[in-house]
Amino acid sequence: MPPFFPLWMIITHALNVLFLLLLARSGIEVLSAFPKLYRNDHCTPGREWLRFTKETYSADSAKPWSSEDEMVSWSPVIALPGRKNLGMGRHWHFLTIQFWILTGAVYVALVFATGYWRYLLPTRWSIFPEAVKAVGAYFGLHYPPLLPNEPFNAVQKLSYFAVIFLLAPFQIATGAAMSPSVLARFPWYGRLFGGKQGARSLHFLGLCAFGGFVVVHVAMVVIHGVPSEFAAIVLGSHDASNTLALAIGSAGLLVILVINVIVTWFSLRHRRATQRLLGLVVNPFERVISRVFRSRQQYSTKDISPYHRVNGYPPTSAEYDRLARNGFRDFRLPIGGMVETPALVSLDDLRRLGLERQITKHNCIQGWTATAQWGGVPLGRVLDRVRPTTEADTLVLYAFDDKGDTDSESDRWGFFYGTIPLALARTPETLLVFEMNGGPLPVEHGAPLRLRIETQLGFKMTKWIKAIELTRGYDHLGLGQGGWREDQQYYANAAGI
Ligand SMILES: Nc1nc2c(c(=O)[nH]1)N[C@H]1C(S)=C(S)[C@@H](COP(=O)(O)O)O[C@H]1N2
Ligand SMILES: [Mo]
Repeated sequence: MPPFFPLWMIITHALNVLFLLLLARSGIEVLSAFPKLYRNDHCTPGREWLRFTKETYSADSAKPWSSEDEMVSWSPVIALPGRKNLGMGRHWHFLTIQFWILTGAVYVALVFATGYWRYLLPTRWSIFPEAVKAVGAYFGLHYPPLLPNEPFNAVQKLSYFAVIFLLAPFQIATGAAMSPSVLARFPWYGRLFGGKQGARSLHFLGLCAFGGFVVVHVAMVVIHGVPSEFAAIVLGSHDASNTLALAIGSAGLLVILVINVIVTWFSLRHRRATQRLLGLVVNPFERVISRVFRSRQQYSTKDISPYHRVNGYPPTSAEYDRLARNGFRDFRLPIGGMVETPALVSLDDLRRLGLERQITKHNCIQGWTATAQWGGVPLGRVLDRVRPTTEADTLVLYAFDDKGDTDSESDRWGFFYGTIPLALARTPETLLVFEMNGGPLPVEHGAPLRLRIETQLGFKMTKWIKAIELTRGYDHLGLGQGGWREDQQYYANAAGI
């Protein structure tokens, strides 16, 4: 029989404490960007089943509002890094997931390789009544007996099994069901969880389950006696030196606390460096799924959401007002840069390239969803007309909205812009849109023109498009991160998750 507390378990257990804490805190940061949970993907304002903010916005509000107004600022003590830093929270979440899954894979491999699975996998039905009895024993202030020749009692074995083999995979599965690339490519996968909002709600309940487990688990350490439990946790045996175990155990907890303080402080203090450093690990994966996954969404008109949230306030310039006043008939879209034949096109010119309609689900980075029908011309057709040169690999979309005027956060400045890789611009579902739900594109949703890319998060879909340019790379634009939100909110440039 394998040892009860082998070294590999001591190490993976300690790593798990660190990673779960980082995951929970960064997950809470993500939640703060849209502190509401819904049963279905319409996310109708007011219909949330759980809300973590007093602020409410209604679908028939006379005053226009933007989904970004719904973000709340949570303390860096609970959220990583806190203070409305969704981009950073996502970076930490996605960085930690990779290490957590790696640790889990090593752990599970060793559990099976060493025969430790016998201590974790329930193999007899009788474990259930035994577990109930064990709980009864705790309530009667007795220690329940250990299973014969095993390290745990019945309720421990069952709960460890549930956390490792059910709850952890469940969190990974529901996490994956929130990625717009995954949802666009495999819509059936989202439906398994009741859609993205179902997955989001279940992922949150999974966090609560983890939290509940940790509370009880720690309480049990206290009840069984901290010194001897620490001996088992850090030295592998209840009989090992209690003082040494307490010293190592407390030092370990202190290290985990210090790591949390340092990464939180560093993220808030050096946001660009955090975006870049974590991006080295996080971005490649997101870039790959953004490149290979193609949208296979097939919704029908009855799936269209009664209310479609808006993000961003419309442009305020006199130029935009003038164009809007006569229904954008005077609007001309310049397409230039690295192209063989630059063009200046009207909405009618675009329409003549062939109108396509598609019903798709929008995924905002904050977490909300809504379904609408979009009508426009595939960007690929426009590109065929202007013929990008061979150097061009990036498409830039310049917008009419000056965020310094329209954004509620005071430190924001500059015109909104976005970039996408040329390959993504050429997929047939990528549209330059001038119609929504059968009518002209409303101002708040991006008139005269907006982008739709069906595998990406909403912030990649520039609204109020003023000009298009083909370039090579995006380092030379704005603050060099590939878009206004990448520059100012530290979002990643590929947005498939
Ligand atoms: N020009 C511009 N485009 C923009 C934004 C913006 O603030 N300005 N917000 C983006 C974000 S974050 C989202 S989620 C979508 C929202 O699209 P909707 O308002 O039609 O729902 O627009 C995107 N395009
Ligand atoms: Mo968004």
